[in-house]
Amino acid sequence: MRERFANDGFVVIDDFVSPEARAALRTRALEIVDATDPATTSVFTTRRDAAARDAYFRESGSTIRCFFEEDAFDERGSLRAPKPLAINKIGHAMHDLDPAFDRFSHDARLDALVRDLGIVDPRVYQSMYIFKQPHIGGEVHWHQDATFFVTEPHSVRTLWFALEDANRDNGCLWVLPGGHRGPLRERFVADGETTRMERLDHTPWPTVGTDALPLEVRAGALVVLHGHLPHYSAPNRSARSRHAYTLHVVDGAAHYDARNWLQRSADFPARGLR
Ligand SMILES: O=C(O)CCC(=O)C(=O)O
Repeated sequence: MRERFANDGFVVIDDFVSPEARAALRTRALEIVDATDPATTSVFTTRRDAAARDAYFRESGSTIRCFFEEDAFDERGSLRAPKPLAINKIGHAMHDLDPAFDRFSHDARLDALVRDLGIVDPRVYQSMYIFKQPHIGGEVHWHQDATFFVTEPHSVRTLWFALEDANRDNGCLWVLPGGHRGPLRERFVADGETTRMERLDHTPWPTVGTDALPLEVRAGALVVLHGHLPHYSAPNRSARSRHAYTLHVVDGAAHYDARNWLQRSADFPARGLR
């Protein structure tokens, strides 16, 4: 597995998450959505007020927030679809703040896995529950996760858990095998009250139909990605959702960059995986 990861920049482990664990996460995610008042978040998750939107996003690094699909709200800020079908994702500290996600995210198997892949002192900075809704689930553009988690030396690993079958129809991940050996193309920096993307390298992104590979996996699979591996997911135009849960883990032995958007304070440090 280590060799495959070194060559390809990713590895797929089938049957990692039990059906019971998948069901528990799904139930809890829907409870979180149910408890969210979309009226209070609409102003933050639409384009109308960029400053409020930025703040809502930045603060989410240390709490649990719901993000709705871009077109979920009408002109008056009301949801066009029921909440469970309009939600895009929940982020970004459920693994620390919600008991069900905390239980799932702290697992000796995960700790051993990332250590085997070269992380000396695993620290979980971010969790996301991604819904990839039927028909309207949006595209996630090509990116590398190290763009959002710069450390010196480079260290971020992504743990992506398929909570449902993921295939080309419902918007599975696509990757560029071996692409982790290429340069980091962009970095996302916090600059005072705002955030911005900086271009670091002009290497083109992969393309579907030439060099990109679809990662079609069954519910329960764990996909591990190297932080420099380009990946993307297409819009979901099918009638089936594609729920996934992700953790982003960096090495506490590496220097965590002060310009990363997600910063943890001394009284809320990023914990390990055990
Ligand atoms: O699940 C997806 O569609 C994209 C997830 C992703 O890109 C990530 O977790 O870095």
